[in-house]
Amino acid sequence: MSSKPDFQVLKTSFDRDGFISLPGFLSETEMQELNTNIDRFIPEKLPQMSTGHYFYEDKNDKTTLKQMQDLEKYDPYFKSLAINSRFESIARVLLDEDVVCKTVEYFNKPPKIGKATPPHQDGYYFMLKPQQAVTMWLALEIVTEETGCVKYIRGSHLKGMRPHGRTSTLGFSQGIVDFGTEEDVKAEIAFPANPGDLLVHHSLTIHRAGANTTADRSRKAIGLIYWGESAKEDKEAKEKYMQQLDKEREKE
Ligand SMILES: O=C(O)CCC(=O)C(=O)O
Repeated sequence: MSSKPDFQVLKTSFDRDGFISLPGFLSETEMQELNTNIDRFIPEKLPQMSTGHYFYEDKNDKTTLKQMQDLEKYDPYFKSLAINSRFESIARVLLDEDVVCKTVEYFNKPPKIGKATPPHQDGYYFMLKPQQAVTMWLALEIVTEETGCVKYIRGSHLKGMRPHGRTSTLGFSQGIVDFGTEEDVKAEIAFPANPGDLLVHHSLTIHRAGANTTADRSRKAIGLIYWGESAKEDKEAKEKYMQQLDKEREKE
């Protein structure tokens, strides 16, 4: 960013809208370094990753890598990106407490077959009390409506958890079942992005992303998830949910 963000302004917007947008959060040079490290990570580290930490859109086609998670556990570059970093500082300001990085993820929507991300609230997956968590989403390349940009429902974090149900989308198995009300439509804002632009949302903010309808453009992004120190996982509920997910994956 050209100038230092005003933390108080960011916090006020975040509390009101449930998200913030920081265009140009990483510079061109930082983006070159990040993209070089993604390109290095995939051949070097993906072969060592646990099953369930990466997915292909089409498992028979290795060019369709869709998602990876826990990059910071496999590679020091991604650890340093997440921990004691500018991302972590923003999370601390927005949650107003110390934070713990839970994961660094990679999201792609390969051309033609990159599916839509169903409308969801991350907190449904996190199962936290209190819901003190943020997800950051950083564009690695130009992202448009056509390649599947992120869309937020403004103010939805103030209205509690909506009912979720099973979807057929790998990596996003749960979606809001009653999404698309007049209120949802009115409050939705799309965020096309340039490389280095950062979006941050609260764990209760409803969001989704379109499919990649282009024939020849990918849609790559990095996600970073931080939980506030006060957020405690409901372990029993989480365990049950993970077992359910495993069963569902076995059927796929
Ligand atoms: O990249 C996407 O399509 C959406 C990412 C997302 O929903 C999330 O990080 O919670």
